[in-house]
Amino acid sequence: MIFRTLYFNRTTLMLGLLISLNTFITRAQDLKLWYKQPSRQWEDALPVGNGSLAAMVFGGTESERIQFNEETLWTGEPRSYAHKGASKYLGEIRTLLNEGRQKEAEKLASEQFMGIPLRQMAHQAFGDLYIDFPDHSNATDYRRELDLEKGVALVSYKSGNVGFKRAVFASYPAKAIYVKLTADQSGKLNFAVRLDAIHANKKVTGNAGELTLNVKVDNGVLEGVAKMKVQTDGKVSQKDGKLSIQNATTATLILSAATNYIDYKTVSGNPTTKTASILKNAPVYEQALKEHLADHQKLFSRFHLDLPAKNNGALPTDERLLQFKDNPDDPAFLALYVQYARYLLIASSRPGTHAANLQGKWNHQLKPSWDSKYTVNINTEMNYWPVEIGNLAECHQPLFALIRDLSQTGSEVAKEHYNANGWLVHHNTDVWRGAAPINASDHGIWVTGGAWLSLHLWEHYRFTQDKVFLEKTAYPLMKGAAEFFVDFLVKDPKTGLLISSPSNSPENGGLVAGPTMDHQIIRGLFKACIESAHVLKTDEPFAAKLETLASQIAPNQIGRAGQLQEWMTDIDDTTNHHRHVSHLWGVYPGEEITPEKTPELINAAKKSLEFRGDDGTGWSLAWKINYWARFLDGEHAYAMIRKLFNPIMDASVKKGGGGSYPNLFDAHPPFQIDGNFGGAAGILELLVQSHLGELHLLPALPNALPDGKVSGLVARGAFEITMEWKKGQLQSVDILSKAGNKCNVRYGAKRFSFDTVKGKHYKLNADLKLQ
Ligand code: FUC
Repeated sequence: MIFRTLYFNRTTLMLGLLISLNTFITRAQDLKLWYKQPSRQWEDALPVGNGSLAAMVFGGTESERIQFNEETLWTGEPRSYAHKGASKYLGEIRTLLNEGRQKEAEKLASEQFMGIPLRQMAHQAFGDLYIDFPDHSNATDYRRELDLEKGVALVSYKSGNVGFKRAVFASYPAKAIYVKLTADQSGKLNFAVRLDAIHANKKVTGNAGELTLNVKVDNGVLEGVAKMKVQTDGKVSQKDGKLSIQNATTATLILSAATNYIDYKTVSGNPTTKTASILKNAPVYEQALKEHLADHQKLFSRFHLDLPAKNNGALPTDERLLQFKDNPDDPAFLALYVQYARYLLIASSRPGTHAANLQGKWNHQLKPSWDSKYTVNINTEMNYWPVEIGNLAECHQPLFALIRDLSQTGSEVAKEHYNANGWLVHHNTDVWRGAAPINASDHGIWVTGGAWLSLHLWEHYRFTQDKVFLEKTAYPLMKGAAEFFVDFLVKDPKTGLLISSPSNSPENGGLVAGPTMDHQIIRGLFKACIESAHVLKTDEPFAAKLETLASQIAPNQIGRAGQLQEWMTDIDDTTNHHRHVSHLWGVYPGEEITPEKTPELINAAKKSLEFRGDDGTGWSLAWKINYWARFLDGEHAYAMIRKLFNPIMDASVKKGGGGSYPNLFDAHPPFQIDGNFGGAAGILELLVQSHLGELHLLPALPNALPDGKVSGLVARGAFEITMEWKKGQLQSVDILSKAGNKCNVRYGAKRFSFDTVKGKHYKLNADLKLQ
């Protein structure tokens, strides 16, 4: 008997071990992008990054290319883009718009109201590290991968019976990119390494163990230095700025890059000493890897999403993407996509670095699309949609630093263009923190960029409940953004309501008085300021003033086709399939239009979205996933996910709508990283929504995701959720209360509320009964 019990226990134990091992293996495999061939184009290469440095690993056998960036290498120089005295024309522009003379208003604005210069500056590619292997043309057993859990890109293959391996990672603690090369037979590693750049103004110099690349941008004051050193057991020689490594078994390349940019007002850095000191202090590979793993995993492993792997799960990522089009039964691919977005945020947005731009930090051009800057009428904000819910709150900080800078440059613009207090940002910014209207008056004059950005501060507070942050950082910036609108909002002569004029419904319909989106954002900002003032027990008179103003702002309106009106007048063209659907901002990321509280408006919003159609650029598809999630329609959201996963294998194809490249970078096309982040946020929005004061579990679960488990997902109120569902039904949920707030939970029609204690876990079953 004793024996049998023992035996039983051991078997159970073994089985348990096997099962957990198996789950682990599935998970680890799922969290890799992998391929059977080297990159044929930039959009095949695999990204690594440490926030400020970013690199694309091509994985070639005869020649490896590691194309790298540093976040502060931009064209231009410190400058204000404000147009002095522009405010003299504000009244006339408004009058022309009130009189229906839009073209004249745009003409006057384009002559007298736009920022100087009219265009902002561009992020610049930095350089390339090439590693040439003379005899590696006939490689076999090739594989390259990006391990998201480790934050390491790997290449392995055989050539002439020797196994070669390459590992690449970008270390945040060491401020450097590490490349480790090994041969599995002693002394068989022979290669040459060189640095190059596409800048006209470049210079490469070297000595026996080190190379230096100097670049200077063509149009501007910034210059950069990249330094690379080699550590190897082989013989190193240098000639003409090229290092040759002979008869090695292992070699490590350590690369760092910096510029003379200090901040948007100061260009006095010394990139030579900076990179030299980084290389001098760089730990050896093993130590650097250890520190990198600890640093990366501290963030990455806080959150898990397990969706079952089906047959396609065993395919290389490019083939898997191709398969998804016709055979989308691959839930684990969605988990991979979400985790890839988290990986990309960790790699492009860390405390002390700049915010992730249109391409994150990955850019290989001197004239990148839209200058690879910050478009804030959707794209920059979208980059940060998954950051709090995906348990990466620290990665939000670079955006807050950007907002702080913009509150300074934007207050000059508020004065010069609008004679107003506070601060604002128009639809774009760059490394010089431009805040004035740019490009053209028919879309560049859009006044709610700063307001929308400011709401990210409020969201950070809502998710973390960090009152010190709210008091010291968030509220002063939000208040400044609101103060602008206190002065700027103007009475519409026709309705007597307060409206935003002049402005634009992003990139659709030209310069107008009173676009719906602006009013939604301004109401959202005022509400956030009012609530903050209450939490902080401060500024009651200001809060009361905002309350009054908010009630006078033009409300959402339903038009003749049953649509949510994009403008004050009912002129929506129901056949317009424009990529922006800005007037639904109040549905997501805003929250003033909801199925329960404003059913008529939600139906109108749905109508508007149906008229716009399901197609769009990458970020547009991603936004639509979130819209359908907020409409609580998981099936339509899933249809949008399928579109976002539309395979675009050839990046030279720029027409035909959005999708994903072989490296799963979002295709606008061209590459823009916003869709990666917005898409991930949309998938999470199907699992939990927390914007209405309750944790709404599985609010829009699509049929394609019947089973799954998520842990470490964060909800507003500072709750961390672990939950499992099977056959489309919630099984159980564990809620960690991080701030001791009251917890309101909703699942289907069931609702349950309970008090919590900070730091405690609460388990609920599918009936929402506390266990
Ligand atoms: C806005 C969008 C474009 C593009 C650009 C970076 O102008 O309308 O589609 O994403 O930003």
